[in-house]
Amino acid sequence: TPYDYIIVGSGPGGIITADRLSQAGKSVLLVERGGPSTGQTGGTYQADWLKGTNLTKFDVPGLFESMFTDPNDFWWCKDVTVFAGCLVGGGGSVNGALYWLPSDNDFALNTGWPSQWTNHQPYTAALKARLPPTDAPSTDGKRYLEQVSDVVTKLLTPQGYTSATINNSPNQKDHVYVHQWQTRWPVATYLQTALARPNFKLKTFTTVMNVIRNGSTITGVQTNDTTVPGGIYPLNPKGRVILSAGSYGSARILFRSGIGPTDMINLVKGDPIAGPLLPPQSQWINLPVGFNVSDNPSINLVFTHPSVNSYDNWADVFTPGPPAADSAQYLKNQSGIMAQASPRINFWSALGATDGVTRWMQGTARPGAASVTTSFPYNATQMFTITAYLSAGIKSRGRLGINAAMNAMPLVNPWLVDPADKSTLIQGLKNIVSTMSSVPGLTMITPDNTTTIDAYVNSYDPATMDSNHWVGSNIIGTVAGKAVVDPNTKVFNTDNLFVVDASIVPSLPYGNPHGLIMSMAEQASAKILALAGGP
Ligand code: 6FA
Ligand code: ABL
Repeated sequence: TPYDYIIVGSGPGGIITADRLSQAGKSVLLVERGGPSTGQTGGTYQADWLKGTNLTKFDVPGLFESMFTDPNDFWWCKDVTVFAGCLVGGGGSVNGALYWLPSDNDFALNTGWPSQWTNHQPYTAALKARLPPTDAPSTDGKRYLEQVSDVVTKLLTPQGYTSATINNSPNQKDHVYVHQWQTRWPVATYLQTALARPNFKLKTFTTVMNVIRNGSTITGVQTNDTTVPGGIYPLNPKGRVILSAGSYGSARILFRSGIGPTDMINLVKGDPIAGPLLPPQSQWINLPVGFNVSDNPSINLVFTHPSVNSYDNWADVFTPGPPAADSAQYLKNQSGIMAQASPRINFWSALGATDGVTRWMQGTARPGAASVTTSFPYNATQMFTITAYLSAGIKSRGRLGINAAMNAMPLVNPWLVDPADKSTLIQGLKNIVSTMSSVPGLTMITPDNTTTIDAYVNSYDPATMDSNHWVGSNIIGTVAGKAVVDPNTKVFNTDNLFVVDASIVPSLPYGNPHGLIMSMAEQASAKILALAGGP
C-alpha cells in the first residue's frame, strides 16, 4: 500500500510527527529499525525481579544507569560509534528523563532558528499538555535518595543559587537549582494515540537504507523488507517522506540517497550494496549534511561526602536487583528510589566569556560515578558526580559522517574547539568548587588535589566529553547550501523530503535537549500540514 507520509525512525521526533499527521487524517507509516522497548510496545526485556509484571528495563526509571553496564545492550545502534537508541522510542526510551520545556531563547533568531520558528509557545504548550513535567516521579509524591541533592544545595547556596520550579519558568536559567523530570515518555502517550488510528501503521525491525528519488521527487523508501517487491515502500502521489532517524541516522540516509557533501556520497558509491542504489551523479544534491554539528562539552567532577549513599553505583539494580525493600516498594505502586532515574538535582548559571558572548552552564548531580581517577584513598559508597555541561551560547562546531563500512561517526569532534568555550567551561568548574569549604566533609576525588582544574580539562579524554546531545547535522535555515532544510523542514532542492529530528536544531538549548526536540516536532508537524502541495 502506498502512504501519504512515510516517517523513518520512531524517536521523539518521529513519534510526535506521526501522531499529529495521523490525527489530521493522513495515512502514515512509521518505519523503525529496532524492536519493542517498553512493555506497552511489546517489549519483554526484564530483570528477574520484574518477572510477573509487564515492566521492562525501559519502563523502570531506576534502571537507567544499567543501560551503560548491561553486557546485553541490544538497544544501542551498533553501526553508530556514539550512543544512539535503536528501538521503539529511540533515544527517548533509553535516556535519563531530564526534561526541560524550551525557553524563548532556545528558539530565538540569534540561536539560528528562522523567524517563522520563534513563536514556539503554542507548540510547547501542546507538548506540556501531553507530557507534563513533575517534581517527584515517585507515585507517592516524595523524592528519594536526596543526600546528593542536599550536599549540592549546600555547595551552591553560598554562590547565590536559589531553588526554582523550572518548567513553570523556563526562561529563568541563571543561578537556579531544580528538581524536575519527565514522568511519561512519547511512546506512552503520542505513540498510543497514533496506534489507535486505522490510518496509522508502525513497522518495526525494518531499516530504511535510502529514499527512492527521481531528481527532486521522492517516490518511496528502500528498505530491507524482503516481503515486498524490491523492498520498496511507495508513496501516494503528492506523498512525502519525513526522516526522523536521529542526528546520525538521518544524515546517513541522506548520504545514501545522493544528498550531502561529495566526499560522503563517494564513500556510498564505493559500497557494494549502497553504491548501486544511488541516483546518477548528475542528480546528486550538494548540501552541508553533517556539518554544523554541536554537542555539549561535558566534564565530570567526582566527590565523596559522608552523608551520601552511592547506591552501590547502581551496579546491582538490574541483576540481581536493588535492595529488597526498594524493589518491593516499586513493584507495589511504582514509588521509591526505582521510580526516578539517577540524577538528583540540576542547576544552571550564565557565564561571561572572554569574547563577550554569554554561555550557560548546566550541572547535573547523581549518586555514583562512571569512572574515578585519583591518588586519594576514597570510600566508593559515598561518591557522587557533578557533570558540568556548557550549553547555550557555545560556538564550537564539528562534523559527522560515515566511513567506507557505512558506519556513522563523528568526523571532527565538536567539543571546546572554540577557545572562549574552553576558558568559560573552566571558569564554570572553578565556580562550582569555589565554595567547597562551606560543606564540611566534602572531598573532590576526581580531579584530586594533585591536579588543577585547568590541567584536568586540558587532558580530558574527548571521547568522554560526549553528552549524547547531537544536533545540527541537517541544520535548518533560509539559504540552501548554508542549511540542509528550509523553514518548513523540507530538504532544499527536493519537492517532498523532510527532516524532523534533533539534526535540524541549529544550536543547543540551555538544558538537555529532549524537551526542545519534542516542541520542535509539534511545530514542524503543523508547518508540514500547512504547506501546500502535500497529500
Ligand atoms: N535528552 C534529554 O533531554 N534528557 C536526558 O536525560 C537525555 N539523556 C540521554 C541519554 O542518557 C542517552 C544515553 C542518549 C543517547 C540521549 C539522551 N538524551 C537526553 C538526548 C535525547 O534522548 C535525544 O536528543 C533524542 O532522543 C533525539 O531524538 P530524535 O528523534 O532526533 O532521534 P532518536 O535518535 O531518539 O531516534 C531515532 C530513531 O530512528 C531510533 O528509534 C532509531 O532506531 C531509528 N532509526 C535510525 N535509523 C533508521 C533507519 N535507517 N531506518 C529505520 N529507523 C531508523
Ligand atoms: C543526559 O542528557 C545525557 O545524555 C546522559 O549522558 C546522562 O547520563 C543523562 N542525561 C543523565 O544525566 C549519563 C550517565 O549518568 C552516566 O552514567 C553515563 O556514563 C553517561 O550518561 C554516558 O554518556
